[in-house]
Amino acid sequence: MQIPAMPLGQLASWPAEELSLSKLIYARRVAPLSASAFTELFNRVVGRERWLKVKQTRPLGSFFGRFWFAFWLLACLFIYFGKLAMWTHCKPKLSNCEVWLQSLGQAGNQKCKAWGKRPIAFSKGWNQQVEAMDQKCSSQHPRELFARKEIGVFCQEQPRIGNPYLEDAFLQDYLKSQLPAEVFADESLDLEQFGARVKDEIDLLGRECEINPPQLKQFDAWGRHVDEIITCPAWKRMKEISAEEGLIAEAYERRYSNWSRIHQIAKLYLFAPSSGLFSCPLAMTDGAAKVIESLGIPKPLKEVFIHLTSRDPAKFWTSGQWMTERRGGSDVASGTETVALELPDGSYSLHGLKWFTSATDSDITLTLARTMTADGQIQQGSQGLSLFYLKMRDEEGKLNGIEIQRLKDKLGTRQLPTAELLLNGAKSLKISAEGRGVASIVNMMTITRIHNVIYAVACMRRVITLAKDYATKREAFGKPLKAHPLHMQTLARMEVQARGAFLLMMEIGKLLGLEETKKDTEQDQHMLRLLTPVVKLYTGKQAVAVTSEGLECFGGQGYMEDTGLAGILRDAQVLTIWEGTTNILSLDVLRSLVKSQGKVLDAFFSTVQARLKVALSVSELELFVQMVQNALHKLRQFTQKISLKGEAGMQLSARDFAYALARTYGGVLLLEYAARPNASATDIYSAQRWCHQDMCPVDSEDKAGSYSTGAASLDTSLVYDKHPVLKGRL
Ligand code: UCC
Repeated sequence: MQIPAMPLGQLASWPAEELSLSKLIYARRVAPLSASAFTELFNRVVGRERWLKVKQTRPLGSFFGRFWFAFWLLACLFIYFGKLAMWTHCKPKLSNCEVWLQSLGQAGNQKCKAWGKRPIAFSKGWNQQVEAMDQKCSSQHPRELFARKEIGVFCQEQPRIGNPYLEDAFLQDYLKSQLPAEVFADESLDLEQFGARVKDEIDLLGRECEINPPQLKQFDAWGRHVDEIITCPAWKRMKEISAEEGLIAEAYERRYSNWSRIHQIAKLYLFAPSSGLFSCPLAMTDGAAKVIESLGIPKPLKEVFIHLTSRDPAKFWTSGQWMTERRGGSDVASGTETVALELPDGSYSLHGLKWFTSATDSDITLTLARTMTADGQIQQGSQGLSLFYLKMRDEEGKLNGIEIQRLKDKLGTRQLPTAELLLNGAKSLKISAEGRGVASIVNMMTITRIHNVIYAVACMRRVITLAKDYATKREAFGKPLKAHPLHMQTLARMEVQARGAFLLMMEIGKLLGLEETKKDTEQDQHMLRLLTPVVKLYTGKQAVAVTSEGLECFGGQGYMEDTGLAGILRDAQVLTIWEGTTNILSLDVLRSLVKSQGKVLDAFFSTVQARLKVALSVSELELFVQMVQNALHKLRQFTQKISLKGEAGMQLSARDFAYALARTYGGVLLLEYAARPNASATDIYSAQRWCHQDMCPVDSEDKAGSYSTGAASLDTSLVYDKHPVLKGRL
């Protein structure tokens, strides 16, 4: 901290009534003061303080007045010599007040020298008393002075984002390397303009959404039950911007054929971290459009599809996706209690309670329910579930047989209205075949899982962008953070994770684009089925790790809500839960293996081998290609061994297995990217760094005995070890 020097003349000319001991301490701290000047001022201060004391007690010149003055003077002398003794013998750490006491000591020392005397030694107890007084001094006086004089001039410089497209060289290079030249030229222009909008408009709106979370107004002033979700103007503006920018339309217009999804993903990637979580309703809107499209856009849903994919803000609709009931959102087949009663006109009325509904201010939704037969029978399990479409409100704006019980109080995503809903006769349309609810809604889940990936990668990128900007501004230990190698190593590790995750995200985008334009092969279909849960679970976890590390790059400021940084981590935490937790998705990976009778894995191995060959042509990559190949070899061996145990036996290794797929595939993509003709040195370096991770954790854990017979019961014993109550329940 820098303190402006105070001219001594100013101090000397202070009127007596403004002088105080604390000011004297301060003045001594900021400017050298000769012993004689100090003694003069000291006398003035002491004289004034004595005067004030005496005035408060007895008339001037009373006996007690003189007594108190003499006592005070003696006390000062005790401290004076006490400090001198401590300072000369102990060389204590200097506090503000100690500096003042030192000056006394120095003055005293000079006097001692002049008189030829030795400093006085005091007892231990006395030293402690002096130190306690010191502490009191340093905690009170300087703060008081700082507050009055506003002498602090230094403020931390805020990290800023620029145009997120122009500042993201990795994104630009990637698009340039993958897209046909004319598509790249077109897309690049759009992304540059959109990037400017993100910087100048959307980011501020996103912050407003964070500061003004939605509220639920259940009754109006006259007692009517209105259940209105009040959102801020910025949230409403996000909906208009989403339409104007074609954030959903882009994927369904297909103006860039199979590259349309890549364009949409690139835009959503720029949008997500500034969107105030409007990314969430967009994810579900995209998912609903996908379901309707995969059903062949049946006539009753034609209008709905037009609204969902509109570029006109006045027409654009968003959709919800209600899958979670009170029994939970993972085991949908047994957790869904909502029933659907058929009405005479062929529509259905829904009755049930949806426990988590995200973006409940949406226009429409898709949800699951069990149809009840005329004699009141309902079928349990997955086969009893069908998929329904409903509008949130009727033509007059009244809720469609829905009561909003409450808004959820969440760790993050507070910008987003998430509600608990009672369906009390909500009018709906059945849009799947009877009992094909889960099989139909998985089309929506695939899309929302991909959006989850986009958000995860985008928030990694955002926190890195902010941290690297800050590293050029913040100085510590005499140099900017960017000049501290350990800090740069930390940022570089984050960057490697973000790059690998980015390539995994774009790989899924490419496969989805091929599928939607019917240009995909059977191998592509298997890869899309396998990679969607793998990449979702991996990037969700990495987003939490990278944003947490990113917050640390700002020290205490990263932990503050009003910097906007803390919210990045709070929001990231949902990414491991939304659309299936890590373990549920690991089991989904196994499901894809079993359902395809291993074909997804065959597709995986043949794809990676073909793509690794490209990287072998670059000498700096050879060793790393070898590392990935070793990992793949171990993975294949493990798969053969574990598949003999059947699906149940494979469950214990499901998470590590999914991680092995994510890490090896990420490695393959980074190596392939680094092997392209105009790859940079950092492309090569990031591929190398990625490959240094444990590429095949399923092999290391297997060798450690994590899946052996008895491992599961040992895990349980460890978890409940000696628990006084729960141990008895095992
Ligand atoms: O809703 C939520 C939050 C909304 C917020 C959205 C925000 C998005 C992010 C935005 C970012 C900014 S959270 C809801 C969370 N819940 C889930 O995600 C569900 C997790 N549970 C599962 O995934 C389960 O595995 C279930 C529900 C799919 C399991 O149900 P079943 O009934 O046991 O499934 P089955 O019997 O295994 O599969 C039924 C059919 C089969 O097809 P058929 O009948 O033809 O043999 C499966 O092959 O569905 C097929 N199937 C799949 N197909 C199952 N899973 C998949 C899949 N992943 N892909 C393709």
